[in-house]
Amino acid sequence: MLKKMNFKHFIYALYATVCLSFTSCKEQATIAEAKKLTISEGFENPLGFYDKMPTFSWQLPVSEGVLSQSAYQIVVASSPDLLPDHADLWNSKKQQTAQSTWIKYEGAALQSRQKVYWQVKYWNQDKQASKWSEINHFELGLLNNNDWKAKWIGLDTKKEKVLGSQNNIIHRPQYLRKGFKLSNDVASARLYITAKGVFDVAINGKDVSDDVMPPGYTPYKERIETITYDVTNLIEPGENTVGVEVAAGWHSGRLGWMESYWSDTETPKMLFQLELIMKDGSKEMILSDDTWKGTTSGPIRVSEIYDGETYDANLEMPNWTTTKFDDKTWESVKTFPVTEDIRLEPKRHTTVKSKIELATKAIIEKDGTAIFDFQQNMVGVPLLKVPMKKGQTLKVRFAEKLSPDGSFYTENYRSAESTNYYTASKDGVIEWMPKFTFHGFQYVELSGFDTSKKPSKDWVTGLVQYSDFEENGTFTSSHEKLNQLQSNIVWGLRGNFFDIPTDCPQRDERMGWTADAQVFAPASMFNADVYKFWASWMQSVRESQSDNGAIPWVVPDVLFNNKVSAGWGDACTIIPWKIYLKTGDKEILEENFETMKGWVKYHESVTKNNISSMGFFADWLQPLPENGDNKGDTSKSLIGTAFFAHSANLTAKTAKALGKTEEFKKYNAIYKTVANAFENKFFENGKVKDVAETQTSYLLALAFGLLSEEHKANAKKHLLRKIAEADNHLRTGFLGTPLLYEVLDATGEIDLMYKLLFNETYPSWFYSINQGATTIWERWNSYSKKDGFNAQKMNSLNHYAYGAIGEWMYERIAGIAPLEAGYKTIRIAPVPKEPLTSSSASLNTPYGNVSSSWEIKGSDFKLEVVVPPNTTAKVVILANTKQALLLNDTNFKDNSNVKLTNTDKDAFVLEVQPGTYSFQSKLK
Ligand code: RAM
Repeated sequence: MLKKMNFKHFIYALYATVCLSFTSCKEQATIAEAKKLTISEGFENPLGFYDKMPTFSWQLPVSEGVLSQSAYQIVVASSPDLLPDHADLWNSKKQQTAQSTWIKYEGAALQSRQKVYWQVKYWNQDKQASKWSEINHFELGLLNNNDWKAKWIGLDTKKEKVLGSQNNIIHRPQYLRKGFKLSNDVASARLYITAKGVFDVAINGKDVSDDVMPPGYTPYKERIETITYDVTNLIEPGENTVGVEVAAGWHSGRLGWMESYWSDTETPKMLFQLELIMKDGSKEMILSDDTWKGTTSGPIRVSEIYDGETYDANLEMPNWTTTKFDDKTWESVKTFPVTEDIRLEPKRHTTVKSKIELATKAIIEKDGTAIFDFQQNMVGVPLLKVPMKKGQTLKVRFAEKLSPDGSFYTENYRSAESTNYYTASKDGVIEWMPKFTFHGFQYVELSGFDTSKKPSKDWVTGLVQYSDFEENGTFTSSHEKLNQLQSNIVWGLRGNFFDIPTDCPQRDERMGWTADAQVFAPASMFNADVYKFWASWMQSVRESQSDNGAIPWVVPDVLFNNKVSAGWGDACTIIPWKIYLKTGDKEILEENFETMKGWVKYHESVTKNNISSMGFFADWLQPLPENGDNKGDTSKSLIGTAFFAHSANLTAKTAKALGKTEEFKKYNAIYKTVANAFENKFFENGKVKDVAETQTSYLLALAFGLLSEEHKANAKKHLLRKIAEADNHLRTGFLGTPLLYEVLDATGEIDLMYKLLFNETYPSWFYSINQGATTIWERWNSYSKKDGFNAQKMNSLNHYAYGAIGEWMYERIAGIAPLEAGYKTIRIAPVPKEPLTSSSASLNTPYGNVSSSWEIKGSDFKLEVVVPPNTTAKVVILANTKQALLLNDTNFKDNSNVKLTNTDKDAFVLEVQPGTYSFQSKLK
């Protein structure tokens, strides 16, 4: 045999034999490499990263021969040249596991500014090795306060005593600049920057980024986020100039309701550290310090989040961020040290950006004003290209809706003036957009323009602004109104993820209301890639917890009222748990576990004999309350006790997931005890006693598992009776509504849930759609064609809470749900029902794209599913199981990819391996 082989073949054969006997030998990489490498909560190659002990995740490719992972190896190095064989930071070695997500870095803790390169390979189900993935990278920001050599700088903006709409002190926007000269050429330049306020930075006349209102909104007394920019390409040899605009933003502007806070706020400041590495290897730093000059006489005269921005083009300062400008009339700035009490940390999610442009769809002209209609309620700013005459002042107003008589409806903005002004310095078409404010609107009204010109649609473009995340899933169906509901949910998300989760984007609120956040978080996780957004806000929640465990109504807390509310503070247990279910990442549980325990303790402190007196907003905005109160009819004590038990239960589950057995026992016991007390106090034989009998009281009891086994069926009966008494309509507010689908589904009442969802009359989701809603409204009847606007001024037309139903639409109508945290096993169990004839959804899980798409044609039911690599799906096909099941058009037989695990009279249950499949069955 040897004779027949040439030398090359001989060497190969030798190599193969040796390789079989020595594991250290290089394996033949035959299968496609891992894709979509991310670190921590889904960051791809981030700059200015926050986490010195990140986690690593990747996806297996959809590729021939790749079903699952049997092992992986990660290599991490300080230079790409060291990979894969000389990883100096960490080599995980070959780990025999299917885990491809959230692998903890175990090398030495990373440092500020460190550049890190990594790649991964995996072995498939047949132990074949993949190629190494592409090399990904990240670079850390400044992790510690003592990394900052710069000083806070700013002007004394209080002394001008400019007053705002509520007699609040307004801090005029500041323009800060500095010139500097470099003697060497730059090889690389990083700008580390932040503000007590919001900023926009330019170098040598060029914008550094398109970020909107950075650094964003955190509990500023605890922590301010910092941003890192790569500005290598903006630095010139020799003379350079940097210019930073700083406005009040959330830090020093009017926010919330506390007048004392507005007048007391610290003046806006800015912190700037430009670190340069020169081509000769030397280093230089340009810092914010007392050499900077500033003015408040620039064109942006005032800018407030609630009230809007005023711009005077006569005050423009051409070239002020270039060397061509003379700042001799400008003041010297004041400096303030970086102190230890406020932590400066790299931003841990994405900045806000202008993400979508909406064109004007219609114009209504009236007495020298023109109203531009986007036919979509949105959040952001208008980009204006409007003809004006020198000296004219353009007034720009906003509204979410017009009154039936065509007038501008702004009552629901309450004290937020939400008005911009622009004064023209010459004749011609101005081009302008406000910079340090944002608005919630569908209509823009202009007055004060050159009326010799006919308003045209290109005068106003809507720039939709939200935290820079991508969509993560799609949902559609055969029903136009259900699709409109899906669209409204997505627009509610776009409108209220403006750096923090806000209740509403338009009136004098826009705050991080905790209940709104907890009810909507799960639906948001389907629709958008918002894990980092939530993880970041949860850090703010932790920082806002009092020593006694209390969680405030809003986070960051600008109400300062030391008040709590059941169902609101519980965001600290509910959101981490729900996010864990959607991601499988235990880090979100670890980070929040102590906070959960603190909150349970707080619950405990306001109970007597395990019955809560916490109270407050209760089942907020329940429709048709008998007591006429926004807080609805459900007993506050019942709600408080239910959430106490629920939070204890979620804390117990968290302890269990984290392997903390003793704590699991402790919190599980609290849960059981409180549930018991709840049942004894408020229920008898499954029927509510002594307090108002409402849909929500039954929903809480059943959803949170608070009743003894023998009484559950009765409680369900009473719930159904209450729904029937309401003519098969919901009577639930913020807290009860998300439990409706959970309970009705779990108790086999899907037909009724479909009925409630497809109801057209008040109160229902479609009712507001029938009244023209393009976003989710705060009230089921915020507006009606018949009665006009709800008489209450607290009437947001962009309030995502009731969009929580989106979770059920994905999980049950289309049918995609995690069976195990993070979708390692997936349940695909759609419920095809009238009036739908089809529905489909796709979702980017941590393992890749899963989709479920079904259609009814006559008595045929067709289901197409895509199961991502490294997962298994349990597919439940509702069917007349006496008739055949087809797979890819042929009679189904067990095979290596699909196994029938169960057949009952209504469904085939299959275990399905990664791949794409088309099933067909006969409906009953
Ligand atoms: C309103 C907010 C929010 C709600 C609170 C109780 O002011 O808009 O939606 O959580 O009330």
